[in-house]
Amino acid sequence: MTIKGIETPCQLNPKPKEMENREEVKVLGTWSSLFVLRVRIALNVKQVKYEFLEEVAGLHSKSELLLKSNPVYKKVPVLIHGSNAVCESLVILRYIDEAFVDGDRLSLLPSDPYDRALACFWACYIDDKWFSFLIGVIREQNKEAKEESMKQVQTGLQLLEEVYCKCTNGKPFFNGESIGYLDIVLGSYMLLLKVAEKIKNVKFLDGNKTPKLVTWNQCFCLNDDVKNVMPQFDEFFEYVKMRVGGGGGGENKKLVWKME
Ligand SMILES: N[C@@H](CCC(=O)N[C@@H](CS)C(=O)NCC(=O)O)C(=O)O
Repeated sequence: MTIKGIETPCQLNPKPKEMENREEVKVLGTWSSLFVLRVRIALNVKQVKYEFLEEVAGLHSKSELLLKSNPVYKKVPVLIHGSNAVCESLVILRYIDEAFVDGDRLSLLPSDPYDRALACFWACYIDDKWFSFLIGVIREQNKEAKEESMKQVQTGLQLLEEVYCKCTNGKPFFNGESIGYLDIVLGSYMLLLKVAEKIKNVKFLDGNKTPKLVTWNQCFCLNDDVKNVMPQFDEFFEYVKMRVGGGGGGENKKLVWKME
């Protein structure tokens, strides 16, 4: 589809609306992408069967299908539902929640509009702000900037601990009894947080500072819908090391991989 000469995520072969729910679901992704992980967890929670189409990790050469279905960003994840391509992990999570509602499927987002708005607000905070500090801990070469990133990661976690306490009413997840939107958005970064902890030799998720998030993280990571698709830590650690150290090619070549 083209709007004023700009290509948009496309309908590959449009089908009538009433057939869409029964159509095949495919995920274009890589094993190492935490944004892809979000989509796989969401599909598991909603009990939607899907086919995982793996791009080359590192995405040196992108498939025709990826380029065609996400012409704007050319990034994974892409969810293909029948003839519809949906891009951007947060958009995909909302699509999954709204497109698969039959039977006794769980909801990812709260039903109350204000609670839903809050979940979306904190998801944006996590992606737009907190994640960049987490990346800073791993990639930043300047000592002061790195220290600042560490401080901000910790401050962000304390803020999210408060959000968790307000959201849950003593239930295990941000979404209540079952994993939801905000659980998936924050939970998908827990592996990277562990990498940052190993590099810096610190505990960001600390039982003294964020006790509730520590327990939440354990529940999240042990849940079958998560555990079965979460990359193995050692493999993921080596992957991040390779990317930061320049082995992945491209823009990271001058960075130095340093453990403390
Ligand atoms: N904001 C996007 C980020 C997706 C993203 O950064 N995907 C990476 C893999 S983790 C990618 O496809 N990179 C390929 C590229 O940048 O060309 C989302 O939430 O889906």
